[in-house]
Amino acid sequence: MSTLFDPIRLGDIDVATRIVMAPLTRNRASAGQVPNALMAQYYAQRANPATGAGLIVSEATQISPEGQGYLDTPGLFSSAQVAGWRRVTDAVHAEGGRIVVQLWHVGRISHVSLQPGGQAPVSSTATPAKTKTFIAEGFADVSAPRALRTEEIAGVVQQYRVAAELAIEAGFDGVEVHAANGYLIEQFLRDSINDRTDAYGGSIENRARFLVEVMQAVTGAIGGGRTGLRLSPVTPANDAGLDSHTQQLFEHVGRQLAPLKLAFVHVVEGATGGPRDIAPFDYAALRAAFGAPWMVNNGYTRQMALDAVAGGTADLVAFGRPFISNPDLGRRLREDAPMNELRPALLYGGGAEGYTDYPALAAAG
Ligand code: 8OZ
Repeated sequence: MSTLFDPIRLGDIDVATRIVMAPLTRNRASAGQVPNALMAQYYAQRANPATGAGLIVSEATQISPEGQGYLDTPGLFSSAQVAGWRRVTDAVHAEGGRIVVQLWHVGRISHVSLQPGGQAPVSSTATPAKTKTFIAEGFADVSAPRALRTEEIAGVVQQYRVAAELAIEAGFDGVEVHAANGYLIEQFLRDSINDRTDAYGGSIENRARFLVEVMQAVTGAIGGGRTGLRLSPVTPANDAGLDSHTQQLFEHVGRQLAPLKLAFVHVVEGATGGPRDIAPFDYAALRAAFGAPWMVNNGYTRQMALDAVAGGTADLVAFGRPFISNPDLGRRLREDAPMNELRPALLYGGGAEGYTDYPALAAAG
């Protein structure tokens, strides 16, 4: 029987514990959406598996200029961004850690002020989301999107492939494709959003097509053993209404992607950052459809995480907010030590304050 503190092999990635740092948007990239030295320090603080995470999933990272939806999130499409990420991966590896980059396209969750040429964001649909984003002037309603033409979709799939190749060039151990939280891939998956009449809309098979093509492209470029996937089947995040056949949709995705032998599947259970019981969903059935290492997330306490791994309902547990305020969360979980308080006003944007200044426990225990 395994515990939260035991190693596991995820495809081609060996990790030292089952404790994962979840992807966390912090809006601290430099001009050109370039990762910087402060970001390298932040990740390095959490990278040593003896005190921090067995695996870090980076903050969501746009695969293209069109993929950006918030101010100062990092990208992975320019040579300056690759060089910036190389500093991050070198710092993590120097601590003995492992890190994958979360590949992100926001779709309609964006604002014209963040889009190349001030153009409309692209999506599966031309219907705007009822939500806000964060731009230079502060919070703003997201802009009305433009539906991608059928013949444009292959180009977006290609952006994911190129970003995955750049991830390896930047020294990442792999990637996690962000198919959660109401962003572009979920804008295709869910019939509450996708109103297309082409081969990418209508049936479950058609709505899953974009994700399947993205995963085939990414795994074709870097291998399934270096590719993870994040899903959030029932989250209402970013105005994502429930699909009419949620269970069937996501199990279809699982069966389609099982042959790719993914490194892991990472599931947000319930509402992202909110109630875990917002809608019924059989996560065990989804796990069976994928047959891949299973990473769970959303509001896990120490006891829930210990029980999930020991009881076999999960292989790994990802922690978000606790990893922001506790760089040595791994050690605190091991020792059942008290946690630092999160300062939520310092989550998005700014500098070292509320980012790299959360204290670790005193050295000797
Ligand atoms: C919080 C703020 C901005 C973006 C997600 C990438 O929900 C995000 C995100 C979270 O997946």
